[in-house]
Amino acid sequence: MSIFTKKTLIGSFLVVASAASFASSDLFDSLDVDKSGSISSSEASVHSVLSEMFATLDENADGELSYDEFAKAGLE
Ligand SMILES: [Ca+2]
Ligand SMILES: [Ca+2]
Repeated sequence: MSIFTKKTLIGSFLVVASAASFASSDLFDSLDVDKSGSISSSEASVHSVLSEMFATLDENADGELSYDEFAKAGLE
């Protein structure tokens, strides 16, 4: 019984964690139109705030925002 309860709790945590990570990558996925795994400046141009922050966020200056660089913007 206690093992069942423990498993149920762990299961609930996993559901919450995956729901949260899905929510935070939702905007990234929708902006990454070509699904290259990064956001180019033209992909960012549809989002006014991201577009303004683009140069600042692009820390390695490769002209693309990786998910890590994008995440620093704190956009939802
Ligand atoms: Ca892309
Ligand atoms: Ca970059």
